[in-house]
Amino acid sequence: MKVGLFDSGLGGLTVLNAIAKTLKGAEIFYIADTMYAPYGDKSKEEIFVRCDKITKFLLENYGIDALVVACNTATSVIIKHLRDKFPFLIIIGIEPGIKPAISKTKTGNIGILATASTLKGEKYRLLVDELTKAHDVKLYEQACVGLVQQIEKGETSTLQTYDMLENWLKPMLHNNVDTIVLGCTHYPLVKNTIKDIMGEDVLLIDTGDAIAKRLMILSQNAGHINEGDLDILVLYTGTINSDMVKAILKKRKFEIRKCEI
Ligand code: DGN
Repeated sequence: MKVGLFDSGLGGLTVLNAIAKTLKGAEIFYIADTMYAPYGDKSKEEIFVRCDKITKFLLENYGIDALVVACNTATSVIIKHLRDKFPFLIIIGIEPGIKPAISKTKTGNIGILATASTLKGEKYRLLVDELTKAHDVKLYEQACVGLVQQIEKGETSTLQTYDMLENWLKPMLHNNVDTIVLGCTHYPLVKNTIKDIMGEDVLLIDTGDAIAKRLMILSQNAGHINEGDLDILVLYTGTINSDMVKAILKKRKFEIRKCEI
């Protein structure tokens, strides 16, 4: 099975990691679209053009069977258009895990960290409306402007990143938030800093594992034999912090190179 994944940068690697824990004997092609990062401040049209080009590139060069949009921002803004344009391709998107957070919270107070575009996206707003009508919970949303850039620089636990997060998380701490949704695939990379501020007991929800599970079911349905090694190719369009790539993918073997899309 050949699987394409993409994000504006390093964040989608957290989804790749989750996939690599379960999927075997497959080829994974990851695109970090760093030349056009961050997507969070791009228009819907600009994001669609990039996602469209990347999907065509992955189809033409690697013949992918499935595509994972490993970016909440792109999913929230353009996944419907992408599905309309490539109806023959399995396309999996990623959404903030509000439903699992509702089932886990004890205080009923949930924090949601995401990019401004994700929080404004129509798909996200509809989900929030539906869930807050049906459940007695209070959601504290926070657009984390600038956090993706800090993470791309490798600044996951510097003082500046700590200060940014503390500023956003303090009101949540005071409002008895016990569960935080990581609504951007970059944010699992600052889990430790969030725990330093909120305390060890805070529950952090990211949806990488749920995506990995869906991909497994799809690959089984397609008759894929889940055995053998995983071939991982990481491609990037601008520049990339390759030490961060190594650190995120831990001991996994991968190839990395620049490409033009
Ligand atoms: N990792 C992307 C997400 O999940 O939204 C970050 C988007 C961006 O580039 N700001």
